[in-house]
Amino acid sequence: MKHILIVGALGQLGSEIALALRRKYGDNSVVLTDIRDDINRQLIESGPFYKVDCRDAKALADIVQNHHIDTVYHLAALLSATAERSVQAAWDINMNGLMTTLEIARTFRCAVFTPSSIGSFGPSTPKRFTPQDTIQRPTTMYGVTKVAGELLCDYYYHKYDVDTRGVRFPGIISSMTPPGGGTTDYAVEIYYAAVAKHCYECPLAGDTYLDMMYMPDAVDAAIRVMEADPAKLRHRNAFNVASMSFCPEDIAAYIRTHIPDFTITYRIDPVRQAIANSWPDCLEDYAARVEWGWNPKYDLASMTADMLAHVGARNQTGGSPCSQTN
Ligand code: AKB
Repeated sequence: MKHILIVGALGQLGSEIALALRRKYGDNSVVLTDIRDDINRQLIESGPFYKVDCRDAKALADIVQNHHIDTVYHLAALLSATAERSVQAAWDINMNGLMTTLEIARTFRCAVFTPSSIGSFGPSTPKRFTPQDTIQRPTTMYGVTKVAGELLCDYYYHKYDVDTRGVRFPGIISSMTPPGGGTTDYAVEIYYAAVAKHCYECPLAGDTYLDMMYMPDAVDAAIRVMEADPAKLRHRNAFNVASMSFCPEDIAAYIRTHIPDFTITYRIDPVRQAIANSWPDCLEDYAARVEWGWNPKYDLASMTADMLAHVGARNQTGGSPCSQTN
């Protein structure tokens, strides 16, 4: 019987991993914590929840002990664009939050999932089909914390035998909880704008390619890597996982197959554009496929159809067309 703790459970990724794990193991076996408690009441009330800062070692240790936790999903972090604006806070939350979880895992013998990111790469990394093991010299604070996090997780595995595992996520697209402060957030916003207004003003240039993934595949990756046979894992942390790579012009073209009058315009955000330019176009993910059976289901066409259906169902009232709002 698994007893799981999710740290940072109300964010974009956490809220959907929490749902999937509660469905799989039962509501009471999956304990959630977050620094906020003013969103997603339904999730909060469906099982144990504690409002806790991810750096609060005493509070988290008490939860781990009282709920006999054996696995921790550590998802609390500031994303790339926010981290560039709040450099010290990003270091503090991303590094000291992870260190707190790793120390608790060492003390109470828990397994740990930690997401790394395509942000762990930098301009000197091979840009296309980025290998699993390659140059990692990121030029963002987010990337610095992600590379350090990958190394820290490997260190706790080798030094203390803590069962640390993780993947390098690309931009994640979902319709349930919005992302916040990421460079790839445009790929979620564009669907909401398409449904509401039939137009979108994009902060990245039209030919900026980045890896992206639909949420059901991201949830599958996070659960599958934790359930993989350890004997088959040659890597442990920071598996490259890829499912699709596209640029804003591509996603706009796919949206137009459903909303023919959809238009995209560009007002470049220099911070986000510089971050995106420093990241790879697309990753190679052979290690994840052979070591634990990574096999994503969604591509840009199927994700677009599903996103527009879900966002459309939530937005029955519709919005004003672009020509009236611009
Ligand atoms: C971000 O844009 O910061 C994240 C990421 C790719 O890690 N979505």
